[in-house]
Amino acid sequence: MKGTVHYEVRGQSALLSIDNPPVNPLSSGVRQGLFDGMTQALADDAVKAVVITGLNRAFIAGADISEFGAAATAGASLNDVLNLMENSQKPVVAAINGTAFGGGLEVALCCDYRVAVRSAPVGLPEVKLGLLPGAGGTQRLPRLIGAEAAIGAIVSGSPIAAPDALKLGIVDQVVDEDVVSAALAFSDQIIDSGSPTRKIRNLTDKVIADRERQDLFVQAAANLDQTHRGQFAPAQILKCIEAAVYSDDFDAGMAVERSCFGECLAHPQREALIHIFFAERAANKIPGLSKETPLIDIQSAAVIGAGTMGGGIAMCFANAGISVQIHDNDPEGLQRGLKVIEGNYARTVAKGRLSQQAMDERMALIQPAATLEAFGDADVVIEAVYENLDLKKEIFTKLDAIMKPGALLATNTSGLDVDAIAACTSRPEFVCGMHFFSPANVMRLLEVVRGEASSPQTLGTAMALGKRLGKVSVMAGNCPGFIGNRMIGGYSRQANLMILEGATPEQVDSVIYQFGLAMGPFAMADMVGLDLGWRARKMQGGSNEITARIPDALCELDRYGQKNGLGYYRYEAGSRAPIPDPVSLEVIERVSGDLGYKRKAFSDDEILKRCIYPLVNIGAQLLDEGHALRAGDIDTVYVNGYGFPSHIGGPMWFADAQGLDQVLADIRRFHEETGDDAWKPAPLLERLVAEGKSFASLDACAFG
Ligand code: 3H9
Repeated sequence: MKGTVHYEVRGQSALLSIDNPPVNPLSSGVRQGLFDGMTQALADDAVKAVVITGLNRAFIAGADISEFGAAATAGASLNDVLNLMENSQKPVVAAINGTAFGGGLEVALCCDYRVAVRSAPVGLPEVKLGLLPGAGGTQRLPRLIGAEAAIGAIVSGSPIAAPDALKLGIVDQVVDEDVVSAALAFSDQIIDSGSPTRKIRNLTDKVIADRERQDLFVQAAANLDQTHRGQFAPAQILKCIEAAVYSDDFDAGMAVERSCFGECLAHPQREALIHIFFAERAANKIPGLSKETPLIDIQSAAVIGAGTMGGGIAMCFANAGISVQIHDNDPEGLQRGLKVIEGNYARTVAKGRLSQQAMDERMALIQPAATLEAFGDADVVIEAVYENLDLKKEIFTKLDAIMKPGALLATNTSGLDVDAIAACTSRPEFVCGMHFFSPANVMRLLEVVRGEASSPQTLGTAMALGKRLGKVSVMAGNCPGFIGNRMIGGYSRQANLMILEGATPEQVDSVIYQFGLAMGPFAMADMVGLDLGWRARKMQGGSNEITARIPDALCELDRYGQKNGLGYYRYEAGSRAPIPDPVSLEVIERVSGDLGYKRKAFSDDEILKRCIYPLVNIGAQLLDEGHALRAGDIDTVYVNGYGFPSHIGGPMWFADAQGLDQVLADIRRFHEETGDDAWKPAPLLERLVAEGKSFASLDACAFG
């Protein structure tokens, strides 16, 4: 049995300490330990109260996620434990020493009182796993804090800081340190005062008052379209909270919760989201790197380039409390960049999500540097200038001369050759890619790109730094576009070919939007600006790619996208909503005709496969070449960097769910129909189908 609970008597109380490192999930041994501990405490007349706490860095991180979908384990169930606690005539106090999430907070809600240390977050994040709180959270939280606040907490799944939990009434006391002593003192007070126990199931005031709020659930359901489009669990959550509000019978509400939890548990979205949870954590485990790998101690950073990317990266450092210098070869650009950073922070302050003091502290950590020479003492430098290999080489040559020995030298290139950049230095072992996604201060993904010479120390430091900056880091091999951009190239190319062959931008975009991405490729292209690619192609003397013909033709007519209200779509002044435009359709049909296409009709199914299967095929190539370590790494990249819906689990998970034999059959058909080499099936895909295996069945491969 995994995990245990230590039992001791302290004064008048039994102290149960959960021990299941690192974060104390409610694994079988913990459930049994809590059950045994409660039984022992209830049977001992000398024990007047029970205090429950966690060892290690959490109180309880929730149910043991690895047990979902696995065979049932023997021993006490969580329900058995909660029943004992809730029926106890001796007061039970939670000493929340660290994270109390999901089933962890639900255990605390079965206690009569909750004392939390200031640094401990609490929350019910089950929705992020395609689940809902299934141990009474949907019934007890509304009784404790009212339905509106409970809907906010459970539907968002966001962590709540202990001081905010105190304000909401989720916890009864917040202390700065030694939460166990505080909880023992709290329970002594209850015992001495002879106060009756306080069971949340018996609280009714808040939910009865909520019955007057006719529009609460209608409004909450309408909001789901904005916040959780396509997801199954959120509507189930509302159903449960509604049952808590409108039923006088607590157990009837619990029955609704049980049934809805079962439906979520059986839903494919649950499996996909839990796949992403574990994939994000597995991505941190790099064969050849261990906890013993010595890391560079990062105390200070430097960023080159004060554009959107460089500014965003500097904010990431400041947000993590790391002092950072920023340089731009254009002094005005540097000032502009600093203003943009300040504006970004000011907006967050205005929204109430950051205090003015925190903003001032972060701004103070960002120091402009007039010259590159000022960077000499920084522990890490990240180059974030525009994508030009010669310029990057020139910068790294300079950095080699300037930076102190042992500093980490990283390029934020989104796809250029990291080895060519490293070769300009006398220390290629200290060079790697750190590819942030725009806007860098918002996007969670970081691709750490392993150059041929990058040392384990360099790679380990870049991965650890990513974690410190709050990123989900994935290691990628050094190939054009790395993981994400190499794959997206295949997706965009097919979308562009389809509009030449007969589809319309709105048809393609609508299929992709319905699938779950925030926008389709053409709305996205309009947002980025069609003129960027057009100008770059012109500078290189034009492009022979037929997929460039339509965007070039649109730009020739001054249709640059959202920025001037005309692109693939047209836009009303001040609006970002794309409106289909017959003029752009005429351009598309003209170019398509000029190239000799006979326009044909596309089904939605065909459009989806043409867009998504290149991701799968290129993903399989990346795995085969060793440029990606695991299929889960690729899914992590797509979910965190490209807006792929997490409840579909990423492109590789999606392919497994379709059946790889079906995916391969379609890819072969596209290859035969088009003769396009891009559709040549990846050898790994063919091998997996021949062996009846899935991407998920693969072990982490070695880097190529
Ligand atoms: C639930 O509770 C359902 C109930 O309502 C109803 C039941 C009937 N289980 O993230 P980290 C592992 S659903 C198993 O790197 P951090 C994690 O995989 C659950 N394992 O650390 C990793 O393993 P490894 C609701 C778990 O400090 C290690 O612990 N709860 C669990 O950055 C360290 O994790 C949640 O959704 C778990 N519950 O963050 C909370 N949690 O070292 C999910 C973690 O082998 N967890 N592990 O890679 C989290 O949000 C974060 O892990 C936490 C720590 C904030 C706790």
